[in-house]
Amino acid sequence: MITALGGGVGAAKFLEGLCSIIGNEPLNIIVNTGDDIKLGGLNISPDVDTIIYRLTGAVDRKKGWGLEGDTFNFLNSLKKFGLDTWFNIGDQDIATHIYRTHLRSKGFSPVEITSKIARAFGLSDNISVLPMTDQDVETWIQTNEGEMHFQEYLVKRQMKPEVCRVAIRGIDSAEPAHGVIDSISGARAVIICPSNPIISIGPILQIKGIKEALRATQAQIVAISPLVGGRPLKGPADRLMRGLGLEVTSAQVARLYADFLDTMVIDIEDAHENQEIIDLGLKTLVVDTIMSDKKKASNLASSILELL
Ligand code: FO1
Repeated sequence: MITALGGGVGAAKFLEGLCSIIGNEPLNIIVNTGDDIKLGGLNISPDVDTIIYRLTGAVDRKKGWGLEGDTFNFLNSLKKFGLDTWFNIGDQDIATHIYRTHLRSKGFSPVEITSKIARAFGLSDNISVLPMTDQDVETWIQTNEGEMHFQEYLVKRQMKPEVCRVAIRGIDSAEPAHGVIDSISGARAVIICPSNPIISIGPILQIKGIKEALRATQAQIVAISPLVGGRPLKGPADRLMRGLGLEVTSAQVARLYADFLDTMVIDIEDAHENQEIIDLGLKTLVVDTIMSDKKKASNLASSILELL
């Protein structure tokens, strides 16, 4: 059994490569839900959906999120009522959010709902997508222009405001969802996907019991840096790290995970950081981490599985 922690487009791309080489071995994916947002009464869970859509071949590969071939008639119709339409929900994608919201109102938990959505999209039986917690949490970004939900910062404000602080609302009372701790304890390997360490992996690590489970597990723990040459391929990891006073390097990402990590995977462009990471007491793997297509993602996954 392999367990992965992740959220967002980078994780989804890597997991697609991993799934193409693991055969029937069980894979549990613990997914960040800090990006979740309630808009127009709908429960939207972008990281969960991005991973399910990618692993079932339904994703819009160009954007990395949403559904391939989706249209935006519903959203355009909302404009005439003067409602906020900055978050681009497609006509087919909205069915997922309506279904999730309907099941939440009937008392189903996010873990149960995610499983139903995954099976409806045809996700293989050996793969489980587990929201990190069943409680509602939300990532809020404090900026020089005030505090805003992470999606507002990312999508509406296009990452323009300067980041001062990140707060995960609700995280102190959030419990790991059913299956999360067992997935970490019982795995032969735990892979931290190439996801944003502050707002994708950070919230997962802040849930009580998860870091302790990572420290205690017999599994080999491997993390893939989302940075190449001090920049993320997508998203605001550099802006968030800089805003929090952190160095924007793969070595810094390794430092954030050092107390439970065995191996850090970095890109060949960052080979000069290798010794700094070894000095933290970690093993390293220096490979091409840029997943420009499915083949490159499965090559990256293969070189990681070879390590284990
Ligand atoms: N990302 C954008 O950059 N713009 C959007 O309008 C947008 C809409 C959207 C709708 C549903 C969904 O599941 C994801 C969506 N995303 C959008 C992606 C999402 O904001 C981010 O990829 C993640 O939250 C970052 O991890």
